[in-house]
Amino acid sequence: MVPLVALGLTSAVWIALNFARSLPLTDKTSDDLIPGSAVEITGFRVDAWQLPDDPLLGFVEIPAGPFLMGSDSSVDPMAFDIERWSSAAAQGVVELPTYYIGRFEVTVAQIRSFVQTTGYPIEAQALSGAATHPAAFISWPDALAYSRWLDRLLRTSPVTPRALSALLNSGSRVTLPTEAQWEKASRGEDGRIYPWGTEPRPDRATYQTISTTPVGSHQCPECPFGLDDMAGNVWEWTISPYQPYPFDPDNDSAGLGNESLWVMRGGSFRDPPNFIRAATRGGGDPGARRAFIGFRIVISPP
Ligand SMILES: [Ca+2]
Repeated sequence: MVPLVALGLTSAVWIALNFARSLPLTDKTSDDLIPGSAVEITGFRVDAWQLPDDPLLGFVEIPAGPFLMGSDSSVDPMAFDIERWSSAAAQGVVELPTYYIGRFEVTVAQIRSFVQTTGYPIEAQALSGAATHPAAFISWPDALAYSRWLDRLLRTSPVTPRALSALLNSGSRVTLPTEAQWEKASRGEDGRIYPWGTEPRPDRATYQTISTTPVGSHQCPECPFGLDDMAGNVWEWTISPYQPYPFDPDNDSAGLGNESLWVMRGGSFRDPPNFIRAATRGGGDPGARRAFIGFRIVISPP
Protein backbone atom coordinates (compact mmCIF):
# COMPACT_ATOMS: atom_id res chain seq x y z
CA MET A 1 0.00 0.00 0.00
CA VAL A 2 1.42 3.39 -1.00
CA PRO A 3 0.29 6.40 1.02
CA LEU A 4 -0.64 9.57 -0.81
CA VAL A 5 0.05 8.48 -4.34
CA ALA A 6 -3.42 9.78 -5.07
CA LEU A 7 -1.92 13.28 -4.96
CA GLY A 8 -0.84 12.92 -8.58
CA LEU A 9 -1.68 15.64 -11.04
CA THR A 10 -0.65 15.89 -14.67
CA SER A 11 2.97 15.80 -13.62
CA ALA A 12 4.70 16.38 -16.95
CA VAL A 13 2.86 19.65 -17.37
CA TRP A 14 3.41 20.63 -13.76
CA ILE A 15 7.15 20.01 -13.91
CA ALA A 16 7.51 22.11 -17.05
CA LEU A 17 5.44 24.95 -15.66
CA ASN A 18 7.13 25.08 -12.32
CA PHE A 19 10.70 25.02 -13.52
CA ALA A 20 9.86 27.76 -16.01
CA ARG A 21 8.33 29.87 -13.24
CA SER A 22 11.10 29.25 -10.74
CA LEU A 23 13.49 31.84 -12.15
CA PRO A 24 13.92 34.68 -9.64
CA LEU A 25 12.60 38.10 -10.65
CA THR A 26 15.30 40.25 -9.17
CA ASP A 27 13.63 43.58 -9.90
CA LYS A 28 11.04 43.03 -7.15
CA THR A 29 12.79 44.02 -3.96
CA SER A 30 10.37 46.45 -2.36
CA ASP A 31 9.84 46.03 1.38
CA ASP A 32 6.15 46.43 0.67
CA LEU A 33 6.00 43.41 -1.59
CA ILE A 34 5.13 41.00 1.20
CA PRO A 35 3.47 42.76 4.15
CA GLY A 36 4.84 41.57 7.47
CA SER A 37 7.88 39.85 6.04
CA ALA A 38 10.29 41.87 8.18
CA VAL A 39 8.51 41.70 11.54
CA GLU A 40 10.39 40.74 14.69
CA ILE A 41 9.48 37.22 15.86
CA THR A 42 10.69 35.89 19.20
CA GLY A 43 13.21 33.11 18.67
CA PHE A 44 13.96 34.06 15.08
CA ARG A 45 16.34 36.57 13.50
CA VAL A 46 14.86 39.27 11.32
CA ASP A 47 18.40 40.13 10.17
CA ALA A 48 18.94 36.51 9.03
CA TRP A 49 15.90 35.88 6.86
CA GLN A 50 13.77 34.77 9.83
CA LEU A 51 15.97 31.74 10.56
CA PRO A 52 16.04 30.51 14.17
CA ASP A 53 18.11 32.52 16.65
CA ASP A 54 20.51 29.64 17.30
CA PRO A 55 24.31 29.48 17.03
CA LEU A 56 23.89 27.62 13.71
CA LEU A 57 20.72 29.46 12.64
CA GLY A 58 18.55 26.43 13.40
CA PHE A 59 20.74 23.70 11.91
CA VAL A 60 21.37 20.69 14.16
CA GLU A 61 24.31 18.32 13.72
CA ILE A 62 23.50 14.69 13.01
CA PRO A 63 26.73 12.79 13.73
CA ALA A 64 28.19 10.33 11.25
CA GLY A 65 27.31 6.69 11.72
CA PRO A 66 24.89 3.90 10.89
CA PHE A 67 21.16 3.75 11.50
CA LEU A 68 18.39 1.22 11.00
CA MET A 69 16.16 2.14 8.04
CA GLY A 70 12.83 0.66 6.96
CA SER A 71 10.15 -1.26 8.85
CA ASP A 72 9.65 -4.78 10.11
CA SER A 73 5.93 -5.49 10.09
CA SER A 74 6.38 -8.22 12.69
CA VAL A 75 7.58 -5.50 15.08
CA ASP A 76 5.44 -2.62 13.78
CA PRO A 77 2.01 -3.82 12.64
CA MET A 78 1.31 -0.40 11.09
CA ALA A 79 4.19 -0.73 8.62
CA PHE A 80 3.36 -0.29 4.93
CA ASP A 81 4.78 -2.75 2.41
CA ILE A 82 6.76 0.01 0.67
CA GLU A 83 8.83 0.45 3.87
CA ARG A 84 10.21 -3.09 3.71
CA TRP A 85 13.94 -2.94 3.01
CA SER A 86 14.11 -5.88 0.58
CA SER A 87 12.64 -9.29 -0.08
CA ALA A 88 15.36 -10.75 2.15
CA ALA A 89 15.34 -8.28 5.05
CA ALA A 90 12.69 -6.05 6.60
CA GLN A 91 15.22 -3.40 7.65
CA GLY A 92 18.67 -2.36 6.52
CA VAL A 93 21.64 -0.52 8.03
CA VAL A 94 22.61 2.71 6.26
CA GLU A 95 25.82 4.58 7.03
CA LEU A 96 25.68 8.36 6.64
CA PRO A 97 28.41 11.00 7.02
CA THR A 98 27.79 13.97 9.31
CA TYR A 99 25.13 16.40 8.13
CA TYR A 100 23.02 19.20 9.60
CA ILE A 101 19.23 19.46 9.49
CA GLY A 102 16.75 22.19 10.39
CA ARG A 103 15.38 21.97 13.92
CA PHE A 104 12.06 23.24 12.57
CA GLU A 105 10.07 22.99 9.38
CA VAL A 106 10.62 26.06 7.14
CA THR A 107 8.19 28.73 8.32
CA VAL A 108 5.80 31.07 6.56
CA ALA A 109 7.99 34.00 7.69
CA GLN A 110 11.03 32.43 6.04
CA ILE A 111 9.16 31.93 2.77
CA ARG A 112 7.96 35.55 2.93
CA SER A 113 11.57 36.68 3.33
CA PHE A 114 12.58 34.56 0.32
CA VAL A 115 9.80 35.92 -1.88
CA GLN A 116 10.36 39.50 -0.75
CA THR A 117 14.03 39.28 -1.68
CA THR A 118 13.73 37.44 -4.97
CA GLY A 119 10.22 38.06 -6.29
CA TYR A 120 9.90 34.32 -6.72
CA PRO A 121 6.40 33.65 -8.09
CA ILE A 122 4.92 31.49 -5.38
CA GLU A 123 1.28 30.64 -4.79
CA ALA A 124 -0.41 33.29 -2.62
CA GLN A 125 -1.60 30.71 -0.13
CA ALA A 126 2.02 29.89 0.72
CA LEU A 127 2.36 33.43 2.13
CA SER A 128 -0.98 33.70 3.87
CA GLY A 129 -0.42 31.55 6.95
CA ALA A 130 0.66 32.72 10.39
CA ALA A 131 4.34 33.68 10.44
CA THR A 132 5.55 30.96 12.82
CA HIS A 133 3.58 28.10 11.29
CA PRO A 134 5.22 25.77 8.80
CA ALA A 135 5.02 26.97 5.22
CA ALA A 136 2.48 24.95 3.22
CA PHE A 137 1.18 25.03 -0.35
CA ILE A 138 4.83 24.51 -1.32
CA SER A 139 5.67 22.48 -4.44
CA TRP A 140 8.87 20.46 -4.76
CA PRO A 141 10.43 23.06 -7.13
CA ASP A 142 9.43 25.81 -4.66
CA ALA A 143 11.22 23.99 -1.84
CA LEU A 144 14.32 23.45 -3.95
CA ALA A 145 14.34 27.10 -5.07
CA TYR A 146 14.22 28.25 -1.44
CA SER A 147 17.11 25.98 -0.45
CA ARG A 148 19.24 27.13 -3.39
CA TRP A 149 18.57 30.77 -2.55
CA LEU A 150 19.53 30.22 1.08
CA ASP A 151 22.65 28.36 0.03
CA ARG A 152 23.79 31.36 -2.00
CA LEU A 153 22.97 33.81 0.79
CA LEU A 154 24.77 31.88 3.52
CA ARG A 155 27.89 31.65 1.37
CA THR A 156 28.17 35.41 1.00
CA SER A 157 26.44 37.10 3.94
CA PRO A 158 28.37 38.64 6.85
CA VAL A 159 25.71 37.37 9.28
CA THR A 160 26.47 33.71 8.52
CA PRO A 161 28.01 32.06 11.61
CA ARG A 162 31.64 31.12 11.12
CA ALA A 163 30.93 27.41 11.60
CA LEU A 164 28.33 27.45 8.83
CA SER A 165 30.66 29.34 6.50
CA ALA A 166 33.34 26.71 7.13
CA LEU A 167 30.93 23.92 6.20
CA LEU A 168 29.83 25.61 3.01
CA ASN A 169 33.39 26.51 2.05
CA SER A 170 34.37 22.86 2.42
CA GLY A 171 31.85 21.66 -0.13
CA SER A 172 28.65 21.18 1.85
CA ARG A 173 25.48 22.77 0.52
CA VAL A 174 22.01 23.77 1.63
CA THR A 175 19.46 21.50 0.01
CA LEU A 176 16.55 19.17 0.76
CA PRO A 177 17.30 16.06 2.81
CA THR A 178 17.61 12.67 1.21
CA GLU A 179 15.15 10.12 2.41
CA ALA A 180 17.84 8.45 4.50
CA GLN A 181 18.96 11.75 6.07
CA TRP A 182 15.38 12.54 6.97
CA GLU A 183 14.69 9.14 8.51
CA LYS A 184 17.87 9.03 10.60
CA ALA A 185 17.19 12.52 11.94
CA SER A 186 13.67 11.46 12.88
CA ARG A 187 14.16 8.07 14.53
CA GLY A 188 17.84 8.03 15.48
CA GLU A 189 19.96 4.93 15.16
CA ASP A 190 17.83 2.32 16.88
CA GLY A 191 14.86 1.84 14.55
CA ARG A 192 12.19 3.30 16.83
CA ILE A 193 8.73 3.74 15.35
CA TYR A 194 8.14 7.37 16.34
CA PRO A 195 10.84 9.92 17.15
CA TRP A 196 10.01 9.56 20.85
CA GLY A 197 9.37 5.81 21.01
CA THR A 198 6.85 3.16 20.10
CA GLU A 199 3.44 4.74 20.69
CA PRO A 200 1.76 7.82 19.15
CA ARG A 201 1.67 10.79 21.55
CA PRO A 202 -0.50 13.88 21.02
CA ASP A 203 1.76 15.85 23.39
CA ARG A 204 4.71 15.27 21.08
CA ALA A 205 3.28 16.01 17.64
CA THR A 206 0.48 17.74 15.72
CA TYR A 207 -1.66 15.10 13.97
CA GLN A 208 -5.25 14.00 13.55
CA THR A 209 -6.48 17.57 13.90
CA ILE A 210 -7.71 20.44 11.70
CA SER A 211 -4.74 22.79 11.32
CA THR A 212 -0.98 23.23 11.76
CA THR A 213 0.64 24.55 14.93
CA PRO A 214 3.59 26.96 15.24
CA VAL A 215 6.96 25.26 14.77
CA GLY A 216 8.57 24.53 18.12
CA SER A 217 5.25 23.88 19.84
CA HIS A 218 6.31 20.48 21.16
CA GLN A 219 9.05 19.70 23.63
CA CYS A 220 10.46 16.27 22.88
CA PRO A 221 13.22 15.30 25.31
CA GLU A 222 13.03 11.69 24.14
CA CYS A 223 13.62 12.58 20.48
CA PRO A 224 17.15 11.66 19.38
CA PHE A 225 18.28 15.05 18.12
CA GLY A 226 15.83 17.53 19.65
CA LEU A 227 14.07 18.21 16.34
CA ASP A 228 10.50 19.45 16.24
CA ASP A 229 7.61 18.20 14.09
CA MET A 230 9.46 15.31 12.47
CA ALA A 231 6.13 13.64 13.10
CA GLY A 232 3.10 15.54 11.85
CA ASN A 233 2.35 19.25 11.31
CA VAL A 234 3.21 19.18 7.56
CA TRP A 235 4.60 16.47 5.29
CA GLU A 236 8.16 17.33 4.29
CA TRP A 237 9.57 17.07 0.78
CA THR A 238 12.83 15.17 0.35
CA ILE A 239 15.20 15.23 -2.61
CA SER A 240 14.68 11.49 -3.17
CA PRO A 241 12.46 10.15 -5.93
CA TYR A 242 9.88 7.58 -4.88
CA GLN A 243 11.46 4.21 -5.63
CA PRO A 244 11.52 0.76 -4.07
CA TYR A 245 14.18 0.09 -1.43
CA PRO A 246 16.99 -0.46 -0.77
CA PHE A 247 17.86 3.21 -0.67
CA ASP A 248 20.88 3.90 -2.87
CA PRO A 249 22.39 7.39 -2.52
CA ASP A 250 24.50 6.84 -5.63
CA ASN A 251 21.54 5.87 -7.78
CA ASP A 252 18.89 8.26 -6.60
CA SER A 253 17.78 9.38 -10.05
CA ALA A 254 17.51 5.99 -11.71
CA GLY A 255 14.20 5.43 -13.42
CA LEU A 256 13.11 9.05 -13.14
CA GLY A 257 10.53 10.14 -15.69
CA ASN A 258 7.77 12.61 -16.16
CA GLU A 259 5.45 10.54 -14.02
CA SER A 260 7.87 10.30 -11.10
CA LEU A 261 6.87 11.13 -7.58
CA TRP A 262 9.10 12.56 -4.85
CA VAL A 263 9.22 11.18 -1.35
CA MET A 264 7.57 13.15 1.43
CA ARG A 265 8.07 12.23 5.07
CA GLY A 266 6.51 12.61 8.50
CA GLY A 267 2.78 12.94 7.86
CA SER A 268 0.72 16.00 8.63
CA PHE A 269 -1.71 17.64 11.03
CA ARG A 270 -4.62 15.86 9.44
CA ASP A 271 -3.18 12.33 9.34
CA PRO A 272 -3.74 9.31 11.60
CA PRO A 273 -0.92 7.83 13.73
CA ASN A 274 0.30 5.34 11.11
CA PHE A 275 1.17 8.16 8.69
CA ILE A 276 3.33 10.10 11.17
CA ARG A 277 5.66 7.15 11.85
CA ALA A 278 9.36 7.80 11.18
CA ALA A 279 9.52 5.21 8.37
CA THR A 280 6.31 6.19 6.54
CA ARG A 281 6.99 7.05 2.89
CA GLY A 282 4.62 9.38 1.09
CA GLY A 283 4.88 9.98 -2.63
CA GLY A 284 3.93 13.41 -3.97
CA ASP A 285 3.66 14.84 -7.46
CA PRO A 286 6.38 17.52 -7.61
CA GLY A 287 3.89 20.16 -8.66
CA ALA A 288 1.44 19.44 -5.87
CA ARG A 289 0.73 22.39 -3.58
CA ARG A 290 -1.35 21.37 -0.60
CA ALA A 291 -2.25 22.72 2.83
CA PHE A 292 -0.46 19.74 4.39
CA ILE A 293 2.85 19.76 2.43
CA GLY A 294 5.93 21.78 3.45
CA PHE A 295 9.61 21.00 3.98
CA ARG A 296 12.76 21.42 6.03
CA ILE A 297 16.32 21.88 4.84
CA VAL A 298 19.71 20.28 5.43
CA ILE A 299 23.35 21.15 5.02
CA SER A 300 24.59 18.10 3.20
CA PRO A 301 28.24 17.08 2.75
CA PRO A 302 29.81 16.76 -0.69
CA1 LIG B 1 6.61 17.58 9.77
